[in-house]
Amino acid sequence: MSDERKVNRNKKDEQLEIFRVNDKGKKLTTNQGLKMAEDELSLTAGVRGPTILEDFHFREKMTHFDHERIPERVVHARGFAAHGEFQVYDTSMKQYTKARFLQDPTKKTPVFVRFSTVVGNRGSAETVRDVRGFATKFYTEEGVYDLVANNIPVFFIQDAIKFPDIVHAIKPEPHNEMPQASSAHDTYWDFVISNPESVHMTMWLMSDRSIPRSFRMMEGFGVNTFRFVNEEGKSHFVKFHWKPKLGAHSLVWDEAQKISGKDPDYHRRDLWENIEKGNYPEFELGVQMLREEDEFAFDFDILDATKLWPEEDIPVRLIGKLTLNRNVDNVFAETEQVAFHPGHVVPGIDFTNDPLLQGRLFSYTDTQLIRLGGPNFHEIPINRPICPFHNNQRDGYHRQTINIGQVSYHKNTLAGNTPSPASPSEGGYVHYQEKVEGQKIRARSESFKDHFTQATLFWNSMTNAEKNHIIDAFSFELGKVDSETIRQQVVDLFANVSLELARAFAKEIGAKPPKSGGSTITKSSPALSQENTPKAAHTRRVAVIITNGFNGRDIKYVLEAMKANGMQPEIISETLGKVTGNDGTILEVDHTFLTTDSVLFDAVYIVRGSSESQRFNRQVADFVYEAFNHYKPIGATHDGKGWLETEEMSQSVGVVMADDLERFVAEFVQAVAAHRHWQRTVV
Ligand code: HDE
Repeated sequence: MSDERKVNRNKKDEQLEIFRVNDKGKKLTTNQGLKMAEDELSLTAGVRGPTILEDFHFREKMTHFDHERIPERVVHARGFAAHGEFQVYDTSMKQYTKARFLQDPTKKTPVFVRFSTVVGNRGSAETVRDVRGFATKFYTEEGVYDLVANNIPVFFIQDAIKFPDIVHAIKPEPHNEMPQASSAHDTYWDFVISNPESVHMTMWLMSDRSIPRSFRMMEGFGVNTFRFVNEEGKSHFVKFHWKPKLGAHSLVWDEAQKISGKDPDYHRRDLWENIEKGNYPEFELGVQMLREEDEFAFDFDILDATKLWPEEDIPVRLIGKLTLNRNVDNVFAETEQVAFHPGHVVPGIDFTNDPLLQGRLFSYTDTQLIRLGGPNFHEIPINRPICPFHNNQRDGYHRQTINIGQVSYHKNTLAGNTPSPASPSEGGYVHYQEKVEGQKIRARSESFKDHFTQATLFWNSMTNAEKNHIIDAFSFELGKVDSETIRQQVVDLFANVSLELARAFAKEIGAKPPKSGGSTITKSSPALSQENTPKAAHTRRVAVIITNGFNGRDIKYVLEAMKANGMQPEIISETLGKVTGNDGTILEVDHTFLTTDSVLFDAVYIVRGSSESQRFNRQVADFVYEAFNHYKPIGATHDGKGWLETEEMSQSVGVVMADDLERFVAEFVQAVAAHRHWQRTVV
């Protein structure tokens, strides 16, 4: 058992323990337990003859291999997950919900969280422009609760019946299966102009939110409106939020595209490595709550998933903390087989008539039936509740439970009419008794019809840098659209959000500026800008560019100071091996310029050393200029400072070159915590 597993062991770990198998040091057997004397040679008729059908070992090994793949998720196929725990801060939620895991601050609820992209296939790159999934399974003592969230608070469509349409439109086009994991193509934008309800979400998709720096640095949103129900049966509408302790931060687009090639596993590697190092990602659970009486108090419909609840109007109350503290043992067994469902709830959490949510409640079980091959997916170790489960369901593919006894029906006398329904006081789930009245009709309420106000609210809430990124994203995406009419219609449609925006990207894509449009909405919501989320140097990766002959004492001091501030310095030099300082100090080299790249770091610290190699000089310049042009902090001391002083960028913001080492460290930590220096003029 790894130390990590011992330290963070919880009830779910104990349950999973039974299923863990360590093959190391064991004899090779078939699946029937037969020890095999040979595993590399098929059974043949003569040393040069054909393989014999009798070779059961070959047949078993090959058949198993032939069936190793299961269908990937139809959306959110590319994902990565980790274990952890959730703890509520105090008892104050009791007045809103009877969910026990949200009431007892002494209780640590085991969780499993899977992050994902939506559009790309299971092998696609991770830093593409896309929505990120953020699905959490809480193994509570009252059953499994799934909070199946995204990192964007609104959705493309209002009604689940359109989900196949939006997904078909955004996925690679069917005739040539291009482009992979990207909305930058005709069918997505054709969907947008034909379905203006997607305008708000498209603004988010074109923003920095869709190219997160790390899974550890994204917000999460339940999107749909749920209900909390308390012991007395009183209900509040609720929206769920995850707030990352490290704040919400993004890549820049040029960097994101390059990382897709340099390290397509960038996000999973970041999560995996930080958990391995003990830098456990933390997220606070937030709730926005609304009284039933206030259902109609807003200029949007609270059941419309294309709308958010501005945090300045309905504050987010932080009620507990999620910590991810253990990597999986096996990605297929856990991450691939985990089955989330917004309908997995516990007493105290209930649904609303949000038409998107209603459809989701059907889809998630349905998809597991094909993906996991039958109705017993709840028996797969990662999906099992930690509390016992009893009912009269039986049989089906891959059934593992051996139900004993002759009774498998309700009602019965033979087993004393058990398993018997539990009353609410015994923890039995009772649906909230909402009064519903209406005619059967295929129509949408008028209150869902405004598609632009909140899109403008989002635009108004952005800083200048964020606005420029949105303009650039529209210009890029539409630049990839072949149809001139679609491009023009996108310009005309988004003129309803902001004339400034539509004019700016129209120019870039050779479209006519919009003739009319503009918005009268002036409201903004500071909470929507990532610039207003926490900033920290903690866990930032710093590329330390160094070669032999450096000042050993000083550099050791700076590296230690960086680590003391939670930063992660990594040594990059001309070759792998060691570099030696002028006082004999030795540092292990982590990467060469060949094995890593500027885009994979948050900041650069240039030390250099005594190398005069032309190749080294060129490599340093390329590396540093790229970081500079991605607005990253750059620090230099000693020979590095000498080199940087001769370069054009040395006077720019976010470039730190103080002589005094203590001051240098303080300023560099501050520059790294700021993450990007947008005021800079790139060269
Ligand atoms: Fe999903 N979604 N979704 N979705 N979704 C799936 O279920 C669906 C929606 C989300 O890491 C599927 O197991 C419909 C909103 C996440 O395993 C599928 C609608 C939000 C994940 C499905 C939505 C999400 C999924 C595919 C519109 C944010 C990945 C595989 C009505 C709140 C979970 C699977 C994981 C996965 C259906 C809309 C989040 C097909 C029909 C809104 C994070 O069932």
